[in-house]
Amino acid sequence: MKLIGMLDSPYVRRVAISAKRLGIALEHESVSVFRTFEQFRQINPVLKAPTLILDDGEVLMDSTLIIDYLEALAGPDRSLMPAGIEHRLRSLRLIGLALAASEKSVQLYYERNLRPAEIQYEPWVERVEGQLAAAYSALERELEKQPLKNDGSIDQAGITLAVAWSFTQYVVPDQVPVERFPKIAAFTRYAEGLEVFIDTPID
Ligand SMILES: N[C@@H](CCC(=O)N[C@@H](CS)C(=O)NCC(=O)O)C(=O)O
Repeated sequence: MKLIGMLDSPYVRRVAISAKRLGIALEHESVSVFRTFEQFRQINPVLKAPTLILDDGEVLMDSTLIIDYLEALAGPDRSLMPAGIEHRLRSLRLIGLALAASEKSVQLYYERNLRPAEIQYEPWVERVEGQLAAAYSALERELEKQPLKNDGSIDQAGITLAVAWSFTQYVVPDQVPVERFPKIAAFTRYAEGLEVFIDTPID
């Protein structure tokens, strides 16, 4: 199977890291939806990264759906999601917040880098900045209530959170001062030190 997309996308990176943790080998092709638009369009005309090409040519997209498929292939013993309902609920809440933070970071990045300055719409930018801050504030409170494990393991909530934070720091660092989110920053430092993260760098 082939994973298409750049690792500077939080969605592509979470799929690549999850696949490694699930023990599933993916061939990775670093094709950009912007810099190599035409090449990407030939692979997937919908132009969404990540795209997963199955061995029979079937095409999947959306990181959560691709991870769902990889989880099913790997089987429950290797799952990155907790089975118990309470732990699962917490994981789903953390993942939802981290995906929202990724999405808002992407939107700000596109706004700053794709939309010409003269047609930027400030009320929209302010709304997105507020959403991004709200997502990370909620995540910081979640980690204050209950830290994520830092014993050498990492689950889907941890992967998605650390990938999101590293991405935000990479593209819009002015939005999220590290001093305001010490728990998230510390957990991400731990995650980025794991072999699977080091092997799957953002750039
Ligand atoms: N919900 C999707 C979001 C994927 C996404 O928006 N990826 C960006 C790259 S970071 C993309 O494909 N951008 C091009 C576009 O949306 O046209 C997922 O989880 O995979």
